[in-house]
Amino acid sequence: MTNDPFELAQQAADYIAEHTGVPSHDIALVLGSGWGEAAELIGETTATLSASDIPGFSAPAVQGHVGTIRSVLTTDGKRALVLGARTHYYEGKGVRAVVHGVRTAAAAGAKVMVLTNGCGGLNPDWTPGTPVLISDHINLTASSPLEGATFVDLTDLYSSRLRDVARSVDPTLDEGVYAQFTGPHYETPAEVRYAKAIGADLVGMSTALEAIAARHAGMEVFGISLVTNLAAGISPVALSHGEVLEAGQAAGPRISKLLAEIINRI
Ligand code: 8IG
Repeated sequence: MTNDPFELAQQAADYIAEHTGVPSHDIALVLGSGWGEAAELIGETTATLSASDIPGFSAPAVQGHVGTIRSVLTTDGKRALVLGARTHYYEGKGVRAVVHGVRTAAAAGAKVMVLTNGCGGLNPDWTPGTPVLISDHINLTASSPLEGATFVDLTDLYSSRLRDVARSVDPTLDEGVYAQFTGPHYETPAEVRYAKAIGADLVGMSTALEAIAARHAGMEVFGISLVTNLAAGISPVALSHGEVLEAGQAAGPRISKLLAEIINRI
């Protein structure tokens, strides 16, 4: 197997093209916690592949995450590559594995990368189940998907054009700065106060590293979070993965419809 992450992504893209019968995809999505149902509403699934069969991918580690990669024909005729399997930084497989899906999407032709996630919210107005646009991020992982002297500009990383598209679907959508912690533990209340002090509105364990890789690959990035829980210390109650799954399930139909409408306007 190649040791070059971009060559591996190209091999994965070649596998996808061959096994979906779609030579090039227009757009790609990573569906995080709570967003899994969106694929059905985006359009017609024309092929479903098992991530573990595709070069460089492995089975997901988290309950509620789906290990399939789908090719979807959107209602407006775009080809969407839907990645249900996200590799998280906390899995310890390295940052190359974390961004392999994004690099594969770029190699498969995608010009727009849609990154969704479930996360903790710092704004008490954002009750569990609230979708929030990502306007920017703070990468607290002390890591980068880029290796060597790869200096990439991250101004307007989360495309203001695509945030406008989203607000044309739902003008009430708020936006916020996403801070990526390594996890897998949730933050302490002190860490959440720190996140707030440095300008974060959302706390999560994905997305920032993926967004950097997507920008490096030349894609336009759209990020949207589902606040599944108030961040530790903002909420009077302790956090549980059960609560996260529950909020995701309850919000699922509404946010899936929202995302499908956004995709059709991109
Ligand atoms: I879902 O409160 C989900 N993911 N770091 N903090 C962090 N990640 C999360 C949280 C949270 N909720």
